[in-house]
Amino acid sequence: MAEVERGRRKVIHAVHEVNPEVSFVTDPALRAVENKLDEGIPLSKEDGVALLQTQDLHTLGRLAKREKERKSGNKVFYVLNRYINSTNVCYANCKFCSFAKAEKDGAAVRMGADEVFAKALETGPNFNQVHIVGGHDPRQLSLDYWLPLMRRFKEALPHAQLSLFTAAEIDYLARRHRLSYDDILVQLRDAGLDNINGGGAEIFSARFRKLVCPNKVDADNWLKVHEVAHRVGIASNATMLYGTVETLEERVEHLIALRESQERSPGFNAFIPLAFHPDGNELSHFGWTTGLDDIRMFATARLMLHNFDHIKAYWMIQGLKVCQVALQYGADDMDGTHGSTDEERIYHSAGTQSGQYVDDREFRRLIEEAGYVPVRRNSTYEEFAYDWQPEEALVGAR
Ligand code: V47
Repeated sequence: MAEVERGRRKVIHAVHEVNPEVSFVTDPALRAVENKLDEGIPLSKEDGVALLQTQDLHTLGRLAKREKERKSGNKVFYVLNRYINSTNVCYANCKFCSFAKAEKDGAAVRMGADEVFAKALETGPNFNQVHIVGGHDPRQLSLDYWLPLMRRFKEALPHAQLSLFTAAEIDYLARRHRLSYDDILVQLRDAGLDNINGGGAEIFSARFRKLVCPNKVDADNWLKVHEVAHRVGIASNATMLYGTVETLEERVEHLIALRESQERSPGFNAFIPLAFHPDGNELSHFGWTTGLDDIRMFATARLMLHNFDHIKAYWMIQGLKVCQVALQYGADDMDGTHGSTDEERIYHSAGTQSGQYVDDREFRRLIEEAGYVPVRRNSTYEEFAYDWQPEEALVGAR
């Protein structure tokens, strides 16, 4: 006890003998989590559920920030990117989707290969990644369409990595061509595929997939596509769609399945939590996720996924403000700029209020204000000076 004179009264203060940081932990489950993290013990399913439910956000943030800094120090990454949805024709009929259209629908948008190539270059060649996602489109998802287009990109823009498809699209391609995942992925790699996007994962539970996305690649095959890709030298990301029919246990099981997959066949760079967007789809009665749910999701992902280097807070999905806060809760990546003429459709058809375009100066401002150093990267996290430019000769094939 310490006695302090204040005016004429003596005030008695309790003096804590314990570490003052630890003494502010109000949720005992987080103290157990902290001990495990200190000893390098992977967190259990019960730990994950406790993290997703905790009211002790300060401790959650402190732990997630500490793990983020162990992984990436004072850096937060972003990429100069071109984003293209090459087709919205899709017959998977997932209940969360507001983007998919039938071929004959007036709102169907299906770009030819020349159009995709021209679109990428519309605002100049200064980008380090082309991110393209489409749908299960029987006309566009074929090797005859993609292999020549990919080679053309690589020839004209060797400085830009190709982050194309999701595992769901690759599974569809493989089945269409009656090829094994190995065979199709080797062909895609040889044509220049650097990275597979993380979509199509949704929630791995069979219960969820039966209810929400029964026509899409199942969990085992989603994981198999990524594991084979990693073995043949293609990197990838992983996602999770949260905020609909899934339970908290199913969210954590999803994270553990990713962690185990990364052990079997390393190659995932980033995990991206995808907050459900409710406008114009069959699950709209679930409404929007809340700010606290989003923040707990980032921190839980950072703490559960000890073998993932990066947790991405994608501005277009979460909004710039939540993303900036997420940097204090374990995220170390804001994804990328879109070119000023890019038109993202998956989230814009489902109600996102984020615009289509964010300037890299805005990323840098938000990252610096959060106390970190902004670092420009490509899909595989090679680093570039912020003002790096491709040599003109490289884009001669335009
Ligand atoms: O698989 C579709 C999701 C994914 C909705 O790798 C929705 O860096 C929320 O692949 N509400 C495709 N989510 C997007 C994707 C992606 C996104 C961000 C980063 C990366 C990366 C990849 O979009 C789909 C699905 O899970 N999605 N509709 C919706 N209404």
